[in-house]
Amino acid sequence: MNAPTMQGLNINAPAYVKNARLLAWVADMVALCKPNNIVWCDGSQEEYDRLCQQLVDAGTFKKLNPAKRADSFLACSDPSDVARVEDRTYICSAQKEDAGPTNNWMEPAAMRATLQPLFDGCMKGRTMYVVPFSMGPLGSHIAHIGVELTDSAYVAVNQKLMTRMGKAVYDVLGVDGEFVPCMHTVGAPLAEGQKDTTSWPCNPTVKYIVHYPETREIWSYGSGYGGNALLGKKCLALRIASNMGRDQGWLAEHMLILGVTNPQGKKYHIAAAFPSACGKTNFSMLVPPAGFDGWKVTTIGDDIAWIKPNADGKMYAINPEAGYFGVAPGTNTLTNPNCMASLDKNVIFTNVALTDDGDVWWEGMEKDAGKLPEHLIDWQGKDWTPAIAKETGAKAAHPNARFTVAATNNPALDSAWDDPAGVPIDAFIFGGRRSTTVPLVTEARTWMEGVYMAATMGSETTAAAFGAQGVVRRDPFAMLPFCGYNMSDYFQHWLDMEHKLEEQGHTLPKIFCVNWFRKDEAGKFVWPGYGENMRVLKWMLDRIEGQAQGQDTMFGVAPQYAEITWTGLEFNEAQFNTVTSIDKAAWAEEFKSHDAHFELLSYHMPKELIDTKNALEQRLAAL
Ligand code: GTP
Ligand code: SPV
Ligand code: MN
Repeated sequence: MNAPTMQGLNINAPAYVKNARLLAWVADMVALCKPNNIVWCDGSQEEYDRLCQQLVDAGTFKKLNPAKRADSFLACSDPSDVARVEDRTYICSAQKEDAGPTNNWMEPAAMRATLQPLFDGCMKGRTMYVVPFSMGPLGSHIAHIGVELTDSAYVAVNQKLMTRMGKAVYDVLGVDGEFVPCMHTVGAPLAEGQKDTTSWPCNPTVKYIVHYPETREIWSYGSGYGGNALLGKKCLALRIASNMGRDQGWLAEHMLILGVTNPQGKKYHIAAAFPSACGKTNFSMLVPPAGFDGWKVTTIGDDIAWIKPNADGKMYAINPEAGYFGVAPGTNTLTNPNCMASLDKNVIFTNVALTDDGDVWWEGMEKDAGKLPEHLIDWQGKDWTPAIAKETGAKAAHPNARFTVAATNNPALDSAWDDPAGVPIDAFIFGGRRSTTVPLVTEARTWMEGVYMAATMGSETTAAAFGAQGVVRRDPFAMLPFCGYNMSDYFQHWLDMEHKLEEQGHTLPKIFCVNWFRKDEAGKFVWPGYGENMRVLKWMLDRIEGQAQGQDTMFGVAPQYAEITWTGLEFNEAQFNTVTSIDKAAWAEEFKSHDAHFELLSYHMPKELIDTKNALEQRLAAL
């Protein structure tokens, strides 16, 4: 098939697609992008297999050894396209103030004028895939539908694993149902007769990830990777949904959701916000350690939560996704056995290394094998050996290498993961990656103090986003790259929840602040982390039940050493003090940094947060 067919605007829509706005939009976008061909994805297994085979034929996918990883593939991206591009991400609200100082902004008309020539003809020589998906259980009142038009088959197959994707979405959409239009192109049109010279077409220099919050549209240009390209995830379920949540009185958050059941069978639900590559997937699949017989942790979600107040006086959370796009490096059977078990079949790996027997490898797997592999092909297609790694420091897998896998692969999947009603939240946790200063765990004394902890959260940057790594930046609520409107208005939205919910007779969830990442003088993590985080989780539940007294500190209520269950772990009181102590000088600096952060956010900054800071500083001065 070639250009004339599409230019005649025969969009070949299947008869079951009846939504008038969708049909008109697809026709417009075909006219704009000028693809050679159009494929309406139905979400079937047959279609998934066919597209995967096509990606194998194109060299984008390598099929892994079925004896090692059944029905799994490896894709390696262009080295210029390995993570989210925060400096190319825009919130184009009508007013600049509504995007706020933490988002890039351009006037919508100016951005449209910028994108128009880029999208004009951007799919020449390629196929446009129409990918209908639901964020949240199909047809539930809580779900939102998106339709992604993309020239990447890789995106289409990833969306099948990450969302409820396919034909049934059109039944829900009907003739006049609402959807979020999501335009995506890798930004690499092919001239007549030109063939791809790369297996990962993208635009190495021009990238735009654009959101129009008022008209609820997403336009993504130039990248095929992760959150830049799988538009249901960060773009729709966080940046656009946070706008919906503000308007409609709910929350769209960068949070995992887990269930934890004690030996008596009582079940609790926790939602936790950690920045990118800071342990959400790990925590959501936690396996309780020795000393926790009869305890069970189950996963509802590993990255995104939509949370709504309910008439029964509780906040209910759903995971809008249907799969995990998780960080591979560091994952092994010691850190995350449930995750490793999820990855034995039907997985798409991106930017990990290939073993000589057709399996995948990443840094951290040597802990399982007891040794490094002798030879690999690294994520850039080069030979890798332990000697080369030692000499050059070359990583076999990119530090932001990821796996895409359906939630149903997870052996710890919660029975309610797909329940449109969601699960009632007992506590929120906020935690950044901090080598110093922030204690292992404290509980906010009030909702206000919890919002303060979240609003001032700092974290050392990771490979999940392009740019410098390991520098502390403020990442409020772990939402810095994902809040689709003014951050101070978002703080206000969280503060307003308290009064609104209390008026309705709600019991508000408790709020905790954690830090798994304190280091000693030698630069080593002091807290063992991973499964051992169960010990901290248990203390939180004890607090909820009124069974742990805790001790008042400057920054909330902390556990006493004896209140943590230590069975099965050697962790003495001195070590405990290393991860829980409050250093007066460090905190004085910390509050200065909060000042600078609040200064940046001064437009619409809730006064109560500044009062809270002053109160905390007074507590510090009294130490
Ligand atoms: P996104 O998918 O990017 O939003 O991130 P995530 O929060 O789901 O990240 P993930 O769980 O994949 O975190 C991976 C990183 O966190 C790896 O570097 C892990 O080694 C590290 N990590 C996770 N849990 C712990 C922990 O308890 N202690 C320590 N020290 N590191 C941890
Ligand atoms: C994150 O960076 O927080 C992710 C990965 O979850 S991505 O989908 O690429 O944004
Ligand atoms: Mn994330």
